Amino acid sequence: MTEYLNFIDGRHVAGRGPAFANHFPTTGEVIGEIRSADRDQVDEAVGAARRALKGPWGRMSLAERVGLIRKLADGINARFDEFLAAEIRDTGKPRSIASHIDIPRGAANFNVFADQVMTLATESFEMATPDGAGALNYAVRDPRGVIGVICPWNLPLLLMTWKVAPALACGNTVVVKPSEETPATATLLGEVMNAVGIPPGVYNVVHGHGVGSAGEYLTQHTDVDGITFTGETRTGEAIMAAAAKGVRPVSLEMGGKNAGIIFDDADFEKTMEGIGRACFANTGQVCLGTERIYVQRGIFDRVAEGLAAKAAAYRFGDPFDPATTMGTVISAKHRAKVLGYYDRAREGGATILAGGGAAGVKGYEGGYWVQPTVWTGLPEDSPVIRDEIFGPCTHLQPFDTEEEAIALANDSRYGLATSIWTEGLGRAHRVARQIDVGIAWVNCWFLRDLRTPFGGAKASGIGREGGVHSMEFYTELRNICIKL
Ligand code: NAD
Ligand code: 6OD
Repeated sequence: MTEYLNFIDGRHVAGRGPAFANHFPTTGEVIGEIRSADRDQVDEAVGAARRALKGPWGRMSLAERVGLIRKLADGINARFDEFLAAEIRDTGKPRSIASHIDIPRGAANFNVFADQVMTLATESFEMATPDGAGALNYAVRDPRGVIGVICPWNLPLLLMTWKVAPALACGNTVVVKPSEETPATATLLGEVMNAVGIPPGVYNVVHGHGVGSAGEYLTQHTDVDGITFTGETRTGEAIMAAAAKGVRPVSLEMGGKNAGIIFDDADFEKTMEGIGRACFANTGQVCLGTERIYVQRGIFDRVAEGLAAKAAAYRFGDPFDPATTMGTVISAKHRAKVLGYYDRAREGGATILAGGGAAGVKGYEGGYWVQPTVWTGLPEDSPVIRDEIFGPCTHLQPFDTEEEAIALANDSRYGLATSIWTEGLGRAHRVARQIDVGIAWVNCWFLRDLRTPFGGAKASGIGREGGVHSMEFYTELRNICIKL
């Protein structure tokens, strides 16, 4: 049994708040206990972050700071197998995913934002004045201050470092509240922080839940200067309301109900490969995942058959076994939510092309397994098509014209991502521009260049992170005007 401690002011400390169990999703077994931070400990973490900001971290040169940030990437890579095991035990995700996506990106995030901050420029303007002397304006960027980082459970290290790395690169200090489901890698990162010489207080971790717990204590704390959040849209709404007190900026990366659009001129094999991943990777627990697909009528049957075959080909099992390609969902509660939608699809008259229920896996009977599932035949106002399910499932709908496909894709309160599959260059540009989302992929999915703007439109988020856009959120831009 592992005891997950908080990390405050450079030390791992037991929480004084309620303790709760950490489960291995593959078996349902309790593998650890999380000791949540109480309100006073969250206050101590914020205080430590403030002291570090005014102290050694704030006084450090950019070159020195960036050197330490690169060492964090090296430190994660040096303990790659420990991070990998911790992430697998928290999430039940297969090694094939965690070792190729989660942990490498956890390290890469630090190097990318170290590069980014070294090339960050600001603007200057010379101006005329009535006396002829002139004036010079130039902008400077300062750290925003103490940043509250609230994280979800689906890509724990990747999504936490996606925010911690730019925050630290810009000279801020952070207090992180990882998901209650996935405490491990955030806690382990505390050891790496100490090992590479990051001063105490720069990186703090407080464990707990959201409402009436560490999440709320952190977002309500008015000595937190900015809050960056990834999670569900309704949680983001609560965080935005909390941030209004003290007028603190938020960056919100939230839910999606992303549409895929497959035109009849698409390269069939490549499309099936890409869209299959978009529906089922990480057991469908990716905010960018495709839970509704619009297929041009002439190829509908072929796509339906191809995607059903993809769903059936996944292999459940021990997540540490490299041959396993699909893990469980995160928790019994989340499985109940996903299966609730599977029931609604059946009751709503869906044709089930693949899966459709819970999965049984020999030797892992207590695990939270669900079948990768493909439906068709539901009306567009079905909750299965409107709500984010966050499971390995998708619904196929035929369309005839480009205009119809665009209208169907845009008929959602969410606006995170889309993937468009076509060999027509003009069509690719035309359609990509007309889908109301933050990220449109053409003939690919989840292909990431970390310099690009990342975020959602409509109910999927506020703000953009990535590249210079992260620098916008994690710094305060000030203008200095000098009369010459
Ligand atoms: P969640 O909103 O339930 O929880 C996220 C975090 O918020 C957790 O740490 C939780 O403890 C905390 N929290 C909950 N209520 C809070 C409150 N009132 N105040 C402060 N903190 C609170 O989300 P989840 O279930 O962990 O993650 C899945 C969701 O995240 C999905 O909706 C998914 O689309 C979204 N997501 C979005 C992105 C993106 O980049 N847009 C990325 C990953 C996940
Ligand atoms: O790749 C990223 O930077 C990112 N934020 C991915 C989000 C995935 C959502 O589940």
